[in-house]
Amino acid sequence: METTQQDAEKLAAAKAAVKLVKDGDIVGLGTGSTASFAIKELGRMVQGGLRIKAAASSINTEELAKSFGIEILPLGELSSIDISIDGADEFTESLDLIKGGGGALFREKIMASLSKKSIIVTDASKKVKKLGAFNVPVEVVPLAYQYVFDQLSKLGGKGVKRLKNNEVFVTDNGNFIIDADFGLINEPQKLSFDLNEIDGLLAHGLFINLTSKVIMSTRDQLIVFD
Ligand code: A5P
Repeated sequence: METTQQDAEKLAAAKAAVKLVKDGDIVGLGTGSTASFAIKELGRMVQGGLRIKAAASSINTEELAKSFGIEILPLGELSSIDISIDGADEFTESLDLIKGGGGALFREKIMASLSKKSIIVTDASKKVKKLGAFNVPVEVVPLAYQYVFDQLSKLGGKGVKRLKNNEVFVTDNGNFIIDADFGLINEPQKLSFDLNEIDGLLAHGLFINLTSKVIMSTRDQLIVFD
């Protein structure tokens, strides 16, 4: 798929999602190219008079939102978010996701957990029958890197330390990412539980039971999964 068509799909999904935001809402802002389309749309709505406050799932998102005049609240001080809008790397019809391609998975997971409604926006390329063609990102505290790497291997995950521009990728939280290949995942919830048991593993990119709705745009229609 050429980039322009994919961008058109991302924009269409983002435009549909922002219609769900109400005046007075606290809005969770996701990270990545699709979420950015939604943030820009919301920014225009704010400039047009919509009154919202927002929480950001990454430093990049916070900067983008602020550039549109969206007021940002500290995520760590919120007990609840009315609605969040974020992207995904893969999703299934049962609304299980893999996220974290952009490395923001920990804050995205906290944001989704706080959200009354968690809306995922995607183009048509993200829908899969089974999760796992996209490697599962795992955020690991540097001190525990080798330990976590070895524990992932024991669970069948072939890990690779994420690099960016030939240097070790460091998250907004000062941690590393291991991209773990588990093959196609038959039991995502079980794997999620098993990963949660590993000390030093801050968060993983399997988002299970955290999504209210996926709005997917194809070339000529919007499809909603909920
Ligand atoms: C960021 O860490 C991710 O979870 C993104 O939401 C995900 O990678 C989707 O990004 P795109 O919208 O750029 O595909």
